[in-house]
Amino acid sequence: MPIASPAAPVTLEGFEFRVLHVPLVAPFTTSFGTESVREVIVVRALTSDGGGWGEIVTQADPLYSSEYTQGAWDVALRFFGPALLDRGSVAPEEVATILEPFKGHRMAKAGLELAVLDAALRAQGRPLGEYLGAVRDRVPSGVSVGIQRDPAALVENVGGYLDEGYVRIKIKIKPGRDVGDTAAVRDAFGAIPLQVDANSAYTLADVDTLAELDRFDLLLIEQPLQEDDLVDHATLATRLTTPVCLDESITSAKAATDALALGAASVINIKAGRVGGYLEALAIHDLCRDAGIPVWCGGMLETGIGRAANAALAALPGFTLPGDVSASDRFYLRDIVTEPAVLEDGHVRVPTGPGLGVDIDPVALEDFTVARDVIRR
Ligand code: OSB
Ligand code: MG
Repeated sequence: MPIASPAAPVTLEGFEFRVLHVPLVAPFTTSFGTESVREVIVVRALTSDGGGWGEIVTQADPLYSSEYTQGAWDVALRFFGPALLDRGSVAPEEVATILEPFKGHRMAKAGLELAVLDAALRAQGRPLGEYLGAVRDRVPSGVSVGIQRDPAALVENVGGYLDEGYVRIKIKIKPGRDVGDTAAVRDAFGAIPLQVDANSAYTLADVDTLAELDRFDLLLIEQPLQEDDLVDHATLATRLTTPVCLDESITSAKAATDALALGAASVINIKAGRVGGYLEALAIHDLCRDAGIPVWCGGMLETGIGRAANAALAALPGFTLPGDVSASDRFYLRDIVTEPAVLEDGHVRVPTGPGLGVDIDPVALEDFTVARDVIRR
């Protein structure tokens, strides 16, 4: 369903941007690299009545996608912020249209849209969940587990998350760390809800290895091939019984439509940052729901800002699989919001306050800031 009731426009006076370096509780390793500190951009929309917060979920290096923090910083300050400020009065639903002439840079666009959306909803006293069409007040919480030193360490790690109550485990895989790691987790924990994420580390030449994963009865395999390999994903899907889920490839509602038409995916991971914002994410949710395709909410190691918005998104009716909407302490010892998300009975609560429904901890924000800039009308 499209937005039942659009938000009122806000009068934009400026944007404040910060690059944060937030330490992770432990290094996070994927097929594309290891991170020990989350470098991320937070955006504050400065408005006449209180303002709002957004998060640009780029990573320091362009390894997950072509976007990266310094590139997002440049395009947001040089082009996107000024284009929105030129309009003065902007409704959240207009942000994507105003930024449409600029190609790509969807994470940067998403961060600005979220800041405007939060400002508009806070001004009206409306929670983001209610605005998007949430039908749940809490969402089941899955956890994404990075590649560990060896399969034994992975089993120990996964066991810890299961003890905490996470209802679904996702393990990262890469060539050489796939079948053995998955077998170790299955052997140790039996029929837990389990899925794997390759972050595009394979090619069609690896089909025999990927087919070996079929015997583990996984919920899905996420993004085995490259971002632009839609046709190869469709071919691979005919060779596997494990459902193929796309993450990196789904950069827009159009890309989702194309992927479904080609048979390249039978499940979709929706990340608002990757697709250019929560409204584009909603459009993908709607089209997948119409097509009978299950979706789940992905994550980008968001701080409490993006995590709050993800919980609201994951509460929509088409999100029928547990998402990577884990508690704040999965990644952070200290978050930048005053009430970081916690795990309760394997679930995370959908915030109910106006806008994102979370408040920024100004001391933490300041402590993690490594760069700051403000642009004004
Ligand atoms: O592929 O889902 C991914 C983190 C950074 C970049 C890409 C991915 C991930 C994760 C973490 O798997 C998910 C989370 O934020 O909990
Ligand atoms: Mg992924």
